[in-house]
Amino acid sequence: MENRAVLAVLAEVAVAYRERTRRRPGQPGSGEATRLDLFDERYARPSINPQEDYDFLELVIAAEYTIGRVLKLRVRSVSPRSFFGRGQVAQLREALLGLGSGLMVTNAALSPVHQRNLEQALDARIATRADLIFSIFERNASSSEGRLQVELARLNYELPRLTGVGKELSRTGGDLGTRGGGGEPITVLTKDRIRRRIRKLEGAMDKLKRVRELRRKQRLRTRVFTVSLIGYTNSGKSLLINALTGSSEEVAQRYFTTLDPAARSLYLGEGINAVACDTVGFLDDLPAELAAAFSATMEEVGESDLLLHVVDAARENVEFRIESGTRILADYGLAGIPRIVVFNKVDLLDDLGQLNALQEAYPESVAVSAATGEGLPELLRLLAERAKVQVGF
Ligand SMILES: Nc1nc2c(ncn2[C@@H]2O[C@H](COP(=O)(O)OP(=O)(O)OP(=O)(O)O)[C@@H](O)[C@H]2O)c(=O)[nH]1
Ligand SMILES: [Mg+2]
Repeated sequence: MENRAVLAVLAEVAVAYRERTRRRPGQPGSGEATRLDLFDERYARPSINPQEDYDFLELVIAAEYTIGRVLKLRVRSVSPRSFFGRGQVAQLREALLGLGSGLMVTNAALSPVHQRNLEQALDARIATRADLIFSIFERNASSSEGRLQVELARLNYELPRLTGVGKELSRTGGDLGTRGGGGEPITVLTKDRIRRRIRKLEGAMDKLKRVRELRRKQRLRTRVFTVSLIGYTNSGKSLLINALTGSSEEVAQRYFTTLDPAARSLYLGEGINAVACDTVGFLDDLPAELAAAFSATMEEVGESDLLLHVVDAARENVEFRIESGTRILADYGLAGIPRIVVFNKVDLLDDLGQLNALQEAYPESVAVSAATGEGLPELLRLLAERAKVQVGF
């Protein structure tokens, strides 16, 4: 059994900013006004952002690794060869040896070249944030469509990263799938074979899409009020849908538990039937290939009458999360759908002052606990009201 204790490396890159060189009077004209000079290297932020660090470490845990040690490194200037400076690479090597671990996970924005060179220099595997996310998705995809989506996204992500030597691949170890620690190892595939596989997967996805469209048309014909629950992963969407509908979606204290959107019937009282859809959770900076993979599902969300934007009210930076959720919605073209913010997990709050402030900032909101049921009657009433107004019951 491989040692799953990993070295987690949090990198903060000093942002070098450039300033226009001041042109001294009488200086030869070489100092064009447009010439930019590296003026100084300064840190854009006073310290490593604890929220980002926390999110990253949670991803590491969600990918089912044990964190053996956390190292924070400041990178003054990104080395083109291995991202980190020479002394830092030595430090990393020592830390890995000390742990007896062959895997380093890092939030550093490594280029494929950095990653390869570092793996060689450290004689260890390196998983980036994207690798971790892929690995979590691979682990959690349960339906055939979810698995297809994730495999397709992974292959599209890996393809440009592979350097072909002849037709064989030269990535360390010659495999892809073991990189993030999850999924099936894809041993020495040629680029051609990967491209063929991608085409095959795309064909299968097309078929599934047609089936989905048919179902969707049937739903539209029946004109049922449709509510989709969206929001960050782990905010409690599935538990809330269970609490509202009495169904049993999988609920877990981990990221991306739900990958396959499921529709459940939801009775709103007063003879009003609705449909509630669970969706895949958000996360900032999802690898573009994964975001694309889920855009089809998000399109379906686009046909909802109402979005319930579920937010974990017990976490820090609630407002920041709402806003970045809003941005993600806009990216998927869903900004135009009516939305209610649901502050969930209020049972975990000691101080209700912050919640009150949030509710003032977001008047279209309701505070609930999917765990205790608090606030759910109010949410249902609100939904019934909207159903009457929007669909006209
Ligand atoms: N205390 C408390 N815990 C909650 C509440 N709602 C959800 N949880 C917990 O939060 C965790 C995540 O809940 P899920 O319902 O799986 O979250 P999700 O939004 O569906 O997550 P993904 O499917 O990964 O996007 C679980 O451990 C739940 O038990 C709540 O109101 N109060
Ligand atoms: Mg879920």
